[in-house]
Amino acid sequence: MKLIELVFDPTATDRHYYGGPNGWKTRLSLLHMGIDVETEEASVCDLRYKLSEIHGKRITSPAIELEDGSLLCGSFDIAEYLEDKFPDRLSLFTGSLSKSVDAVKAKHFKVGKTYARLIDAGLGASDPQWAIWFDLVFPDIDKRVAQGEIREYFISDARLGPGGYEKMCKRGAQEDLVARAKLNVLPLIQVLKQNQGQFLQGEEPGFVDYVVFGRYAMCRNNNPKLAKEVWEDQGEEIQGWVERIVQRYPSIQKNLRAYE
Ligand SMILES: N[C@@H](CCC(=O)N[C@@H](CS)C(=O)NCC(=O)O)C(=O)O
Repeated sequence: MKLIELVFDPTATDRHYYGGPNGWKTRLSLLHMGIDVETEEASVCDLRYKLSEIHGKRITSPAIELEDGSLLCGSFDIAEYLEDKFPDRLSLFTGSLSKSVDAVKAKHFKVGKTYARLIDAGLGASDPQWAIWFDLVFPDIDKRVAQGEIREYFISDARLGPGGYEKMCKRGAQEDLVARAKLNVLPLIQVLKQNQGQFLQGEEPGFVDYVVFGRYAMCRNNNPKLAKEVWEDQGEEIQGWVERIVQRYPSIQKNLRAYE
């Protein structure tokens, strides 16, 4: 299945260290379903102008191409689509059961899906009013963005709202983003401590894991030193969880920047 993935500089040799969080959620969701991922890279301009014009709607990353050639955007919508399309495969929301239903499984599914939605809209969000991850690595992303028209659009008010770029640049100087990011990781450590050797979603990884891994990979691929401080160095539980995810999906190793 074709996955449209954001790259900050289409000519950079390290562009396969994908630095946007949302593509990761869908990459892992597809692997979870046993579907091979074919990546089509797109810059912010390709998404906003080229693809949006072709498809007659605003295209964001991730998007997957459906059988009729249309694009489905939004990692949560894509997860729901995959659940419906492959009901007999391991569910993205229960962390252990396939979606095929009896009453108990249906309840389990509903709780798992609510948990996934909560994490996606909370800790896993980019909204600068209360989430932290995008702001944390913004200076690093800013350096990776291709010069010329891609950068012009990346920093423009059309993309970030009035004065948005200046606001993003100032936030790092005004707030202790690293301390806040570290606090975000603590509840995850608690969950993993209580469920030794498991995943955030349960015995099997699920969408909750993929949302969080998206934020982790975003940090690691844009600023490995900072990522290690915020994630692995805070608890061996995180280190174990990252290893379990990578062991489960070895193909993602090549898309993760190495720690020095
Ligand atoms: N809630 C959506 C968010 C999609 C989104 O904002 N994607 C970003 C990349 S991670 C994007 O396409 N950004 C376009 C841009 O930066 O101009 C999801 O989970 O898929």
